[in-house]
Amino acid sequence: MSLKIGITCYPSVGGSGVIATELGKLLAERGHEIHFISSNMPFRLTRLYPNIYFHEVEVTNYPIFQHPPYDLALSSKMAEVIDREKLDILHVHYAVPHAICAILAKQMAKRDVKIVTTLHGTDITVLGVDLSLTNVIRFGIEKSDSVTAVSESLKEQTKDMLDVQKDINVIYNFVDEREYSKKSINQLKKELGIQEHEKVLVHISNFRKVKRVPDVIQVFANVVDQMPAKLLLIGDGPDYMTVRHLIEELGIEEHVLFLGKQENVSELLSIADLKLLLSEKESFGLVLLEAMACGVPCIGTDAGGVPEVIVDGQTGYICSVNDIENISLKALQLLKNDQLWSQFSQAAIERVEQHFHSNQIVEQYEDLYQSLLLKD
Ligand code: GMT
Repeated sequence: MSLKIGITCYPSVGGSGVIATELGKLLAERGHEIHFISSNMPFRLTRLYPNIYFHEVEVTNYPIFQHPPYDLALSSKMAEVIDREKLDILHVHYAVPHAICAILAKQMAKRDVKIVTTLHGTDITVLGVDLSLTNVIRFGIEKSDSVTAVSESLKEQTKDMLDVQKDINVIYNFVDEREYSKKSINQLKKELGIQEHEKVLVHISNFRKVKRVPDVIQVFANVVDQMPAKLLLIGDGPDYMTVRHLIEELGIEEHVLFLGKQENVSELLSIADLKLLLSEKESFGLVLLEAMACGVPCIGTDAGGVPEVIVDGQTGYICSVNDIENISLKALQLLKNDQLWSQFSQAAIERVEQHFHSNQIVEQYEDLYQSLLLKD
């Protein structure tokens, strides 16, 4: 049965925005009608797609308001879209404020709609510890018709930290395999000034403190001390300057390429030999999946859901947070052994295909929607 589904997410760059948008695109391809409701066009909606509509939330700011009432404008727009477009499902990504807005919209709308909330991590691992928000997050979760989390670890953390009784379904993240696969780009290494024999390490993030980018730099400094290598830094954020200074301090500037925010990461990933994600908090780590799909082994930390993505000793390594010595050792071990590297690379591709294939994951969301509608 084809459904009318509203989707709300943070439209800017970020794993949750990527997942929400890619899910919408794949659901539309399967014949569902998708209505994105957000403040801006989600950044991955780059062209016109059949079956996809965008409803912009406009916030008016009167001088009397100290803060523009975005949450109320969103709730009001959601209620309007539920009624006008006859939505069956409203799928929101992030409890705060989206689940709360959806609950309010459901009460305002004239038609019944089922609310699905997907937890992506930061709302629990960061906002959940802010006492002023715990009650509202718990409310958003308890009052949603269904809640999903992107890893077992996030599910357990949510239950422990917020003491919620609600059933939470784990539905893992996925990548669009048409975009994320190893590309044969002979020229790219040369264009970036990287020599053929140099190994390429890559880190992609929003450079927030939790990502521990300085640890990536320390590890890379140990690697480049032992073998010819380059580090690609993709993304931007609060720790950018700290990272730049550390690179200068370590005297490794000529080995590091700052590429800023990039759209075509699958091409860059296709020239990479190793991906490092050394976060202290990470509910899933979508960037790991993107790398693995392109045949790049990964080293991640034992934080959150990362060990559910990387199989230690098969598709990469799991190390303790901030264990620079061991991470460097593992990186060198892998980069110096071509046979081991090829095994890991192949295993990474297979793991994505077998456990995180978009067909499999999108079907899990479809089944969830249908089961909610059957309940009535
Ligand atoms: O990692 C971030 O800072 C961005 C954040 C987001 O809102 O997009 O990412 C979260 O959701 C992603 C998609 O589910 C996950 O892959 C990330 O692991 C998760 N980030 C954290 O838990 C810190």
